[in-house]
Amino acid sequence: MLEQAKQTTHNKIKTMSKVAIIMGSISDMPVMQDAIDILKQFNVEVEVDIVSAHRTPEKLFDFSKNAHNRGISVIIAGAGGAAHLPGMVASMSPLPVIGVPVKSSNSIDGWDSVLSILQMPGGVPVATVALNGAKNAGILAAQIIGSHDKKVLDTIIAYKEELKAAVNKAAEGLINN
Ligand code: RP5
Repeated sequence: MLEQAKQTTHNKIKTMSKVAIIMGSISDMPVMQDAIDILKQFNVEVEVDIVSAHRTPEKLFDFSKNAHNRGISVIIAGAGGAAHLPGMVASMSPLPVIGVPVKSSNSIDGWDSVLSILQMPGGVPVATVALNGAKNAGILAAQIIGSHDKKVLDTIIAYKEELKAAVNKAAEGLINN
């Protein structure tokens, strides 16, 4: 009975693993689409929304304080310029937050976005990926879920094999030419 209950709970947790992808503006979407695409490729459920730290602060509070009660396991937050979104979400959410610095229209050269997301104070981590690095944010989110979800883990293992095969094929082409 207990085993069955445990299994049911386990399955529930498994199916509940969802990644929230949020961004400060619709103008971030072309960059953030890479995270959506790779997570869909890994069969990880995603929800996507626009949450602006500066233009919709109440929504930011509501999202950050409740995401973990809605079956979300990891948050990916992308923003550019004075990119406060990932850090503010991390300040209120107990979930892991992955920050994507976006080179946006209000960004000087991208460094502003990178540094605002990267240089968090002690106690409030944001796992920051490269400028416009939404694809890696998606992969990292899937890896976090894969640490407790065998199906997702197997997909990542297969993905890494594909990466290796592509490099080997390219190298072979060099040798044979
Ligand atoms: C940030 O300001 C957004 O994340 C976006 O990267 C940037 C510019 O926003 P828009 O003026 O294009 O809406 O908050």
